[in-house]
Amino acid sequence: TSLSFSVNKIRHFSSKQDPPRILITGGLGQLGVECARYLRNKYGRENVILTDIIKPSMEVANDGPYIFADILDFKGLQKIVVDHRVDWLIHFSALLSAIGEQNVPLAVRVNIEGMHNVIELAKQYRLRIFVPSTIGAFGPDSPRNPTPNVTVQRPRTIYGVSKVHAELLGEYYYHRFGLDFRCLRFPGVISSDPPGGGTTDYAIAIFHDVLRKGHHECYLKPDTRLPMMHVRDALRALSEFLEAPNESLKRRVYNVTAMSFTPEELADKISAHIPELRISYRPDSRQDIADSWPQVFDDSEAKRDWNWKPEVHMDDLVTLMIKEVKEKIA
Ligand code: AKB
Repeated sequence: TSLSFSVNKIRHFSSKQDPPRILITGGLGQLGVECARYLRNKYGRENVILTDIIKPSMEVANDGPYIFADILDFKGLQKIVVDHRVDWLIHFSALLSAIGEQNVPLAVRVNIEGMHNVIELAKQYRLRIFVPSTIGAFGPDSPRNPTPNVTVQRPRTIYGVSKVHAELLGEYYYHRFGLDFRCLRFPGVISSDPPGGGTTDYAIAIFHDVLRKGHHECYLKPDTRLPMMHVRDALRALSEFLEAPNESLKRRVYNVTAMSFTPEELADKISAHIPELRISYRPDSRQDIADSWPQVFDDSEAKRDWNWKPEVHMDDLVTLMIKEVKEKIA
């Protein structure tokens, strides 16, 4: 059948083989630049091509290959895959939860039409494709503490709807065409790069605000618990999952997480380093989004199937972020 034929043809890369040539879309979003650095260390500078529609800073341009790619231009994407002999596609382009609600038609184009293009591209050229999903792929009807890998998913944001669509489409292409689709549902990812329109972004903004001006006004209530992870763990999860042999994967979509905390708990931890910190709370529409999301994420299936293990816990996260944000704003 086409299924057994295709699944058998899925390729694996080991250290003995040539490194994969990797294309990253949405390269100037929150994860792209750090992800390219991480993967270039592993697979070589020239083997990781960062793309976006924005002109990069000199620093990013000097880091390694950077080219223009519009995920809405299918032919343009085909040309890049052929010209650069791409093997793996990491598809980061997306409008996040809060910003998506402000421009739903654009979110539909970028998050849904963009996904149609990249998945078809991956099928045509037999690429391994990684698409991040999110805690935002769950909704008010989902169990929130803990949220298991397989459960009700009825998100109430266009971001969440587009991610459920991506998960289902990827699973369908895997079963129907043997596409090597891989997807991790990330919690809020915390890095020193400026936040980009998410609901979990307060956990980034708080470090920037407190280090710059000693005060942070939080748009969530103090007791809003959400799953979180430092970018270092997120990139390691992505990389380990991309390398995992197909036989070990029992599914194509896995929950991953590292910790869960509330704004109040985070502020408490930061105040151990910066006692003069002041925090006030003014919940806005992002509160409704957060209230519909998981509080504690169950990633036991990722731990079982491909040995996922978070390393950065809450105390380390706070220490790391204070150091990294200080360096950034210096
Ligand atoms: C967001 O808040 O929209 C993202 C996410 C959790 O997917 N950071």
